[in-house]
Amino acid sequence: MIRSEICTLIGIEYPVFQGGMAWIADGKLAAAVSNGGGLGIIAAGNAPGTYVREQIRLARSLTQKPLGVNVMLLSPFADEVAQAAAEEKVDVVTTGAGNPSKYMEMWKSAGIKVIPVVASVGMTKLVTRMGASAVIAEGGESGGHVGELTTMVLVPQVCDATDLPVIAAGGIADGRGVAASFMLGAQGVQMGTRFLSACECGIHPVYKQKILKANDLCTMVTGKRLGHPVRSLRTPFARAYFNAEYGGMPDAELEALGTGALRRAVQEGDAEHGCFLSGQVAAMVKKEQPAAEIVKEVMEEAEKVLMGASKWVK
Ligand code: TUI
Repeated sequence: MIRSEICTLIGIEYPVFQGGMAWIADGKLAAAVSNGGGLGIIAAGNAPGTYVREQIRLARSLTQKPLGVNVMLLSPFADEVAQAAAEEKVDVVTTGAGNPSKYMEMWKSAGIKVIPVVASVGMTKLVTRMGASAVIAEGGESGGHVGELTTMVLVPQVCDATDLPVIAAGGIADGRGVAASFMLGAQGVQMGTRFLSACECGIHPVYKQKILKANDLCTMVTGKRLGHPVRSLRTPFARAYFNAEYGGMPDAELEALGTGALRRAVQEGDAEHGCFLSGQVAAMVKKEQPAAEIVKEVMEEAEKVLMGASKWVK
């Protein structure tokens, strides 16, 4: 059994976080992951505080285990979501897509462990000084909002830049990825795309099928021009957005083109106008299975890989 400092810190059985995927990671999915011994994380995305509060309460009715909330810092509702997480006293807050400094004191004084997603050494040092409990080093293989660096390059540099436990994210979907993350110095992993296939994940069946049928080259990054690069499945929508982006469409029109696209994918399975966020690992996600089984299977695979690694040492 693989246990690390992060398990003790949070009180979880397996060092596996489920990524806080906007519109997707609700109370039901998060509770299923937490019940499976990992850390389930409710995503706020661009939703208001009331939604987040509702989902926390739903999750609490389904599990007694530790629970996290992800605050997407670009959200217009970030302030009220931050407040809701503090008032509901979730165990962990993760943050994404920005600098969480202004909320750190509030969360810490509520007894919450703050674990920001970092995409650079600079941000790692800053959140370490601000009192984070750990960091998630997320490479650009991930789905959704992506940073510049890859996981292979980011994780060891983040490990060198902080004494806090590091969770690796981006490009991890099986035991090999977990084992590799440990070799890079991480103490745990966060997976997003792999959990899209969880039975408890309520995305539209069209979305789930697209993930299960994906190949290695199935994702692309759009949105660089407006400063928020996002990785999604290479669909007609993603191609049209990309062409508009580099074809000189004015900023406001481009912004309007993207509005609502994630909801159309998650809730309606709209293959023409939806934005299906996905990491590069989609092709490695092969079947639908319960979230708890994903957590256990991935960690058992990792254990085998790590035990076998010594065969290379002569
Ligand atoms: O946040 C994510 N993934 C996301 S957020 C999202 S919803 C969205 N809505 C509108 C525009 C864009 C996205 C879908 N997927 N991942 C965590 C993450 N955080 N990846 C990279 C970062 C990050 C980037 C820059 C963290 C900190 C950072 O700091 C920049 C700075 O210096 O402020």
